[in-house]
Parts: sequence; structure tokens; C-alpha cells
Amino acid sequence: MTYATDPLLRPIEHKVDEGIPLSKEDGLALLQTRDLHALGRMAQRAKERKSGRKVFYVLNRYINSTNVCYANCKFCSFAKGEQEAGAVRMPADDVLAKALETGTNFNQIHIVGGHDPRQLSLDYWLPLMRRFKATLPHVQLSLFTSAEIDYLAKRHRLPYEDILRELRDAGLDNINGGGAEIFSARFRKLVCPNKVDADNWLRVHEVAHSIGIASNATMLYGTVETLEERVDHFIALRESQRRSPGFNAFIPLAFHPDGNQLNDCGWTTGLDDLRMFATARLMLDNFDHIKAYWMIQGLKVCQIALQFGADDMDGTHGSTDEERIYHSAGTSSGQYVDDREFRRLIEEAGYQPVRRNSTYDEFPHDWNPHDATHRGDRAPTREAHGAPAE
Ligand code: V47
Repeated sequence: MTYATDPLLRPIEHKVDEGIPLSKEDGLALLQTRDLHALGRMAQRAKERKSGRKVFYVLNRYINSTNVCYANCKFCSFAKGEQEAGAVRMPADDVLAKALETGTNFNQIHIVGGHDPRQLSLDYWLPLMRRFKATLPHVQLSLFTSAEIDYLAKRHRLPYEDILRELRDAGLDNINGGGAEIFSARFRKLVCPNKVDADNWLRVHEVAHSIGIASNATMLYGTVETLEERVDHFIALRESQRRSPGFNAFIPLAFHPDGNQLNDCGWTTGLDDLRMFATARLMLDNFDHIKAYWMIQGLKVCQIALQFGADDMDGTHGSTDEERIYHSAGTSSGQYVDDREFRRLIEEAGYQPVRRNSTYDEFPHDWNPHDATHRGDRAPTREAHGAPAE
């Protein structure tokens, strides 16, 4: 039975039910439909086939270790020159101290920064990563975007595989999904010509996956891209995941216009945000998770996104953390969400909240690294806290 009032959605419903990958035309229809209810129901069914009633969140710390960057991407309000007012470049001791400011009961540290000629080097990162792992053995390191990995590779004149092996051996668990922007060469030439190109962005992730590092993927939407370019981006990610699996989550990044060169593009709309969550869920049939990151679309839209295919709200951040990418570009979200609030929002949407780490190992919500039963450097296994084995 179909409830779709948009005739373009009916054949798509059939494909989704049969597990047939959606085409470029299907993606365009999803991104343009006004039949939000049918779209939402389709995406919700697809979500429930992947993760059932579960919706994930993570107790984490979020740090932007440097905002010094010379890439000059037009959408960015965060980057500063070394001598510019507001430039922040944290010494390694401060990064570790900041992570520890609100205790040790968290499962992930998420750090991204700029293309900083001083800080973005193996000499800075390898010792810091080893200190993190020695001090917080239960915490997964979700560090860098592949744009930063590409910068490191160029700087040290090493192939991606060598750089990634060094980072993995020092404790890198996951690469963040940023830097993808929009893959189209037209877009990149116009908006971010100094950043890693699409082929190399994908190659960094594929090599990382092949040596056991997990990663995420993103798309920056709401600037000068066409809808066709958005759909091509989804298809490129789906093909990359098929070639070298290892992406855990896709995160749609809604453009924030304050204080950057694309200010005229304005804010994305609620309709566009919801269509992006649902289209991501439906196009990326080989991705396990679609993340509605509360910091970006706001808690209210993200809660609704749980009924449009999203199954993750990301992290608490520590109460003293200072996310600066979105705060310098005008987000009205705060810096911190209590995990009880995540559980309340998820339960109200009809789902079961599940605490996770970067690689989606599951934890009881009151898990504590100092509990006798959970001491050690590994997450509890799924069976250890009563979940059925896969
Ligand atoms: O690459 C920068 C984006 C990314 C703006 O892996 C902007 O879980 C919107 O890596 N408006 C970096 N977006 C952030 C990042 C990230 C974010 C959320 C989740 C994950 C994850 C990773 O932020 C950049 C760029 O695409 N960005 N400026 C802006 N004005």
C-alpha cells in the first residue's frame, strides 16, 4: 500500500522495499519532493531495517586544536592566519588537559583543525596520540579529516598508506568525515580550490579502511551546489563504500552563512534539512548510520530527523569544550548536551537510546571506565552487557 501523493515516489518505494539501489533520477526526485510524509516513512522504514528501534549517541569531547589555516575555503568562518586576532593554536599539553577537564567518563575524542603549517605535523600528533591512549585507554580517537591527512602526506612527502599506518599505530581509530564538501570539480574550483580534490578525498578513506581505520563521510549542502551535484556525491560515496568498506556514518552538514564569503547563500530550510536526511538514508544503502548532529541542525530538527532516516545524534561534548567551526558561522546550538537530554529526545521519538563509541560498540548508558566489571582498555563486548551477539 502506498500513501505517496507524489507519483515520482511510487516506483522508488518499490525499489526501496526490494533493496534495489536508487538511481540518480530517484535521488533528484527525493531531493525535490514536497511529499514529506511519504519520504519520511520510506526513510524511516530503511532506517529500521538497519538499526531497528536503536538511536545512538556518544559521550565525547570535541576540540578544535587549531584554527590556523591557509586553505581559504569560501564557506569557512573559522580559519585565521597565524598573526590574525582570534588565532588559536593549542599546545599538546592543553589539548590533553582540555579533554580531561570534565573527567574521564567518555568514549570518544573528536578533534579537527585547520591546515596549520606548525601544528599539522607527525611530530606534534604522534606523541600526543600516544599520551591520549596511555591516559585514556578506553577512549577512541576520532581525529582529522582526510583533507588534513592529505596535508600531512604532502608535508612529510609520504604516501597516504605510510601516513595512515603511523597514525593507526599511534592510536587513530576513526577519521572524521569533513573536507568532502561537494565532490564536483566545478564546485571545488569555485569554493575550495586549495583543498584535497574529490578523488584523493575518497582515496584517503579507502586506504584507511583497507588497513583497519574506520571513518565517516559528510556533504556540505546549501551553498552554490546543484541538486544533481548532491546526488552525484551520494553515488560516489556509495561506490567508494562498495570498493573499500569502512564508512560508519554519513553526516549532512547544513551550510552556516555568518561571517564567510558565501554569506549571500543564507540558511538552509527545515524542509531541505529533512529531505537531506531522508535522501541520504535512501541513497546510501550500504552505510549503516545517518547522523543528525545536534550542533549543526539544532536539537529540534535533529529529533524530527529520527523519523526521516537518521539513527544517531552524535555527542555530548564536554561542558567546557569550545566547538568553533559552527559557532563562528552562526549556529544557535550550545556547546554541551546532557546525555539524559539525548535519551529523553530519542525516547520521545519512539526509539531506544544506545550509547556508543566511534565504531559503534554499544555501552550501557551508565557505563563507567572505572567500574570493576568494565576496567581495561576495551569496550565491553555486546554480550557483556546483555545485548544479543551479532
Ligand atoms: O570540512 C566548515 C564544514 C567540516 C562550515 O565525522 C561548514 O562525525 C557548514 O569534519 N557551514 C569539518 N559547514 C567538520 C567535520 C565534521 C562535522 C560533523 C561531524 C563529523 C563526523 C565531522 O565542517 C568542513 C566543512 O565541510 N564546515 N564551515 C559552514 N560555514
